Amino acid sequence: MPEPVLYGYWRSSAAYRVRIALNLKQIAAESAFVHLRRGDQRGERHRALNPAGLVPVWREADGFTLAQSLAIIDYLDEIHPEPPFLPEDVRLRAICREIAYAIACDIHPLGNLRVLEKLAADFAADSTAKAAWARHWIASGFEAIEARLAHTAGCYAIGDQITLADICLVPQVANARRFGLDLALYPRIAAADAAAREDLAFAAAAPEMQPDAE
Ligand SMILES: N[C@@H](CCC(=O)N[C@@H](CS)C(=O)NCC(=O)O)C(=O)O
Repeated sequence: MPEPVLYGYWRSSAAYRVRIALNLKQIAAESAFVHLRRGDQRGERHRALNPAGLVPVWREADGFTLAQSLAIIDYLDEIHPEPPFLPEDVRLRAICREIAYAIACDIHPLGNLRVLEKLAADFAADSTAKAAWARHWIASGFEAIEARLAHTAGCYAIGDQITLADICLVPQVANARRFGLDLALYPRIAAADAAAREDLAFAAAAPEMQPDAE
C-alpha cells in the first residue's frame, strides 16, 4: 500500500502543524510540495485536491482526501490514538481546543499569504505595512493565550504533556518571529515554544528542515 501524502509547503504553518502531528504519532507519509509563492495552490491541479486552494491536504492511497489542518490532526489522533493529542481531564481538553482554535481560527488566517497579498493589491500595503498588520493580530491573540497559560502551563502549554495546543502554538510562534514580534512580551508562550521545540518531532518538522526550504 503506498504511503499517504501530505501536500504542504516549508513555510506553511498549517502544514507545519500536521508535520509535527505525523512525527509525534510516527506515521510515515510522503511529502509533496506546493509552491505557495509561485501560486501553485491556486492552480487546477491543486484545486482538484482542495477547492479552497490552500495547504495542507492529506491524501491516502484509495483517493481519500482531507483539508484543514485541525481536521487532519483530529483524524490522525482518532486512527492512531497513541500518543493522545488531548489531555485526559475533560476541562483541560476543552481549554486545549480553545488555544488551538484561537490560533487556527482567530490569529493565523489574518496573516495568511492571500490576505497579505490582498492588502498589497487593494490597499498598497508594502512589506513593512504587511508585517505590522501581521504582528498586530498575532500580538492581540498572544495576549489572550499568554493569560490562559498562566493557569495551564507546566513544561508545555498545558501541563507536562505535549498536546494539540503545542502543535498549534509552535508554528504560530515561528510566524511571530518571522514578522518580528517581540516574544519577550509573552514569557509563557516563549517557554512552552522552547520546550516543545526540544522534542525531535517538533525539530524535524521545522520549516528550515524541509527539503523545499528556500
Ligand atoms: N484553516 C486552514 C488554513 C490553511 C491555510 O491558510 N494555508 C495557507 C498556508 S499556512 C495557504 O495555503 N496559503 C495559500 C494562500 O494564501 O494563497 C488550515 O488549518 O489548514
